[in-house]
Amino acid sequence: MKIIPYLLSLFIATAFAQNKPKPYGAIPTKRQLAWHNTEVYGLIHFTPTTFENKEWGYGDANPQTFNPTNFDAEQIVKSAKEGGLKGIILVAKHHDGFALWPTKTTNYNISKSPFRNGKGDVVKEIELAARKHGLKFGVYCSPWDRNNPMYGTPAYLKIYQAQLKELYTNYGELFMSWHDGANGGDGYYGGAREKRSIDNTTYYDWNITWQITRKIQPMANIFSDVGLDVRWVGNEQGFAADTSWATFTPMPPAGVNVAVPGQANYPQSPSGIRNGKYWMPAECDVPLRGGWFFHANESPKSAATLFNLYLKSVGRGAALDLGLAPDTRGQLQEADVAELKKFGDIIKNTFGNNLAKNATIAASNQRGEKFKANFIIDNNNQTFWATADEVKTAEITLNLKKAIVFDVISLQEYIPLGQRIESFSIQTLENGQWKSIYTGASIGAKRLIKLEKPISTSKVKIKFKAPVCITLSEFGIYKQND
Ligand code: FUL
Repeated sequence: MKIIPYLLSLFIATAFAQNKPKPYGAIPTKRQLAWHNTEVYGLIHFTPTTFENKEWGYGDANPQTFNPTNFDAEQIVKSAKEGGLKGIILVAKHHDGFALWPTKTTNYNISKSPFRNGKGDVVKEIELAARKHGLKFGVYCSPWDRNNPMYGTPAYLKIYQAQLKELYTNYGELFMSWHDGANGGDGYYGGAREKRSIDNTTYYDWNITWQITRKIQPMANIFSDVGLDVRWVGNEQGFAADTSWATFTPMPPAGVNVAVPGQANYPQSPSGIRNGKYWMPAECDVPLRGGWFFHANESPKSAATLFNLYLKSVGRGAALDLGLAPDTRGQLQEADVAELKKFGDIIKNTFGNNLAKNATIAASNQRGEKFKANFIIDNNNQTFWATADEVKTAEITLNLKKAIVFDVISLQEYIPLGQRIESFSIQTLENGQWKSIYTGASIGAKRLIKLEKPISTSKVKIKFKAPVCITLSEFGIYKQND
């Protein structure tokens, strides 16, 4: 046996393993890491409710109501792509209960509509368009169903789970399974037209229901108001708190070992919880227009507003989930398309060029060659700067070599090893003096800082503090470019 080479490789492997910092606290799963990379995605609401000009369908709309004059999945998906969106979630069934795919679970579905002569499948069309244009695909299937006569009885749960199974089985790999928390109340319920109250902490048996998700779609991030993979940020206005931790500890009801929708510590949702038990980053959802469904009297948010929301969601370690509302043609309106495009252009033009990319970097501490400070400007979030185990405060100084004008700063931690940094401060050199321009707490997947006005400097210094050694994967300075 070639014992020497074997021992040598063992030694090298051990040395490398020791060299990498130990993870700190809760860490993201593979599926959550993929979700973090998605950053901005869209949520499409388009059901009979669109044609009724409502936000919540009662569940009594005739299936004939769903009759778009010119549905065009590619128009919707391409517009989203122009806006820089990297994924699409389709509301496959909203609270009105109308299924946009030819489900076997209820007659209240697209096959009973005039769309494609009863042979249509909007879920499939959006899925194929998304895949064709390189966007990820996910589904939202509302647990509340105002049409189903069985709603409120145990039989409905079986129907709901069967709907999820169909969606999980026939539409390829899903990046999200989105579950809203609104449920129970008045509805059509097969003609009963009454109020049905359920206990939303127990009725849906989420522990079991989400096992179905895990089994069939292991890469689907489960969103609900309390998690599991992604938490609701606590508002539908599209922003997280200035300090927003990716970790969270939802409060489960007594006797249940995971928190369920309807039982949430909402006051802490925008900011997360430092050293929370789970990695559970926030999703910031907000409609592009006023409501989630299309209403002719509303208009889209401007690209400038969207960029501001981007800074306050993606730029706070969360994701931006932008509601897209096709009109009764089955397309996004021209004004929506235009603002999306402008928004996408601002992101591309601003972040396309890291003005720090040619800087020389000095670090007060460096964990050897494999974790050198230069990795923070290599445009690769898989490499990172790290300090030695015992070094919990450190600073890096970037020499930009000439005066550079910028107004956006970007920081990214190497999150596979957890959210480590608890505070940071940024200084720039002005007239030979270091001047503090920003202090903050959380970084996580990404922290974007928009300065009130542009700064011109040739040197930037950042100080970090953590309870363990520090990691940073990327750093950038940019000039916002509309
Ligand atoms: C909420 C729903 O009640 C709204 O209608 C919309 O679908 C929004 C995205 O989620 O919970």
